[in-house]
Amino acid sequence: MGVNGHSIGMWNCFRGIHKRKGKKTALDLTAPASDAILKNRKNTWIQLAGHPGGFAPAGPNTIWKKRYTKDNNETQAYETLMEDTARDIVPMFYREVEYNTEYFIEIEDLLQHFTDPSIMDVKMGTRTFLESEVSNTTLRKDLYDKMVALDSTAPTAEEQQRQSITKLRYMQFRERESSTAEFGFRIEALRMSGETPSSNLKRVKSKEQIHGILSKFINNRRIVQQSLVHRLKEVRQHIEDSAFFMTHELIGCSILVMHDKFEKCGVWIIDFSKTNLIEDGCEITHRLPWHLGNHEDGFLFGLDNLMQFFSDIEIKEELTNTMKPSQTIPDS
Ligand code: I3P
Repeated sequence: MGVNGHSIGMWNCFRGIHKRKGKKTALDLTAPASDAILKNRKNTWIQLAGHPGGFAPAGPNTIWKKRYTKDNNETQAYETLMEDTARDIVPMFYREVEYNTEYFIEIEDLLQHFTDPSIMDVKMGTRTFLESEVSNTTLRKDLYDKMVALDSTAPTAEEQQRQSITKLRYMQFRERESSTAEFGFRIEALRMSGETPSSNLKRVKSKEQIHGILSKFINNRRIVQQSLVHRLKEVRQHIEDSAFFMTHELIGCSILVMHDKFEKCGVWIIDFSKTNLIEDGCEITHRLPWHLGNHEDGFLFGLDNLMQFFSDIEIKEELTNTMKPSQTIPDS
């Protein structure tokens, strides 16, 4: 990464090998941030998920996020959100930036509020692809390979023969292989305080697996559990009251959950590049099952479940004072 030239020792990690057909490049950070500015950052900077090289620290309290799509959906979403009642549950948006013929959005760096936090990126919804993907017949070898890497028995005989699948096929396979299809969310990436991030989470699917990871994440701290459940409830209320959220289809949005040793907790919604206004006047509940044309995404269904999972974690009183931070998150 270009950032290695800076003295802050930026630490990147990603939710697996996720390349956009070879055109992924690291950002040139010389323009957005000077060494002096970066040195003032409270934390080393962490990218937990998303397209590799798609983010860069921009100043002490902001980051740049690169746009990969032709549209400027995410800019529009943030601009509208800054005027919406839900503005407190998303990072602060500052501006869209054009730099070296590429586009970025400058948003609040949420890490600034914490000291070496534990961080979890939870991809929300029962559907992770746009409705337009249904008619996309392009066959992709890279997605076939990713499917086989996860489960060599998954491709049909026909798919094996042609060694390629559509994106719809892959995305629905990923939904079923993870907890997305059943619970409406999946743990996409995770980093425990003081540890290297864990990204081998693609097959975390069962109630027991999720429960185990969330228990480790809150590390037997009742205050953290209570604060996170409280904040998740607030986030849900904000969404239900929001003109923006109730009129947009939310695909690929994540909930970012953080807490640190001072028991500071935070929950935000991020990633709006595939958030679209429902233009045909359809009502959307974010809870009903999807069928083509109804735009439902299962976001609130997933949030209800995520909250329930956090609430259900049992705190072991006798361990509260003696337990050390967990060392590892089990592989899926
Ligand atoms: C990727 C993931 C991304 C998706 C990407 C998938 O799979 O679902 O969300 O990008 O599609 O390959 P995985 O998590 O298994 O790595 P979008 O959200 O932008 O669609 P892509 O290969 O077309 O970039």
